[in-house]
Amino acid sequence: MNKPDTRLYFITDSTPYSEEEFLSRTEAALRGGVTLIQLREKERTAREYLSLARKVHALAQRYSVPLIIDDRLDVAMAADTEGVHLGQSDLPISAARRIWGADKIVGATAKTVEQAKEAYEQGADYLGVGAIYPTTTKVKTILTSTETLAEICKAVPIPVNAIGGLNKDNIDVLKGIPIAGICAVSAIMKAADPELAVRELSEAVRLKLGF
Ligand code: TZP
Ligand code: MG
Repeated sequence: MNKPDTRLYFITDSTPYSEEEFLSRTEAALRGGVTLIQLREKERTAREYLSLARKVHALAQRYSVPLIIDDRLDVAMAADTEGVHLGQSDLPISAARRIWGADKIVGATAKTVEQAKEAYEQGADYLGVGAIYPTTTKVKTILTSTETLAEICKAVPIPVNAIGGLNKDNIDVLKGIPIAGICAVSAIMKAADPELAVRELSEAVRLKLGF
């Protein structure tokens, strides 16, 4: 089993930016100290996704931060990133594990205890659970209660991350729930200064959640 450091997991959204601006914001987030990064692209062709993955991977490697590719195992394998994140309509975790081997990070989305247990049993290394709050990021998701989040943490022995609408001012709601980290898109990506946003978010997570 791989144990990624998911304390401050930055998920990208390149949608409104030029490639130059996107890469510069992504590097700022890496400079700020995110512990894990996911490239999340919904509209690109496989070829475009791979091209961007290689560029983001080169950046992430400079900061020794593992890169996870959202949805697409083929793109992750072609770019030889450290991991892939699979949702409920992507390839099953067991298939990814079989194809890609034991050493890569395979993450899963889970919205219920049943989904969480299934992903764990199939070999997931971590879970993303949410949305905790409504989100402005383009995503097909429903809200997950903090009660369900806590039950999922109890049900599986792998790191569980909270996701959805989280920022430095609203994470108190997660206090006392044994999550391993938080995932954030907008709070970092859309910040006026992504590096500062990451530093402030890290500090808030440390002070309010203790990690
Ligand atoms: N899955 C559940 S909520 C979400 C994903 C990918 C988006 C989170 O984005 P933000 O901007 O941090 O709310
Ligand atoms: Mg996905």
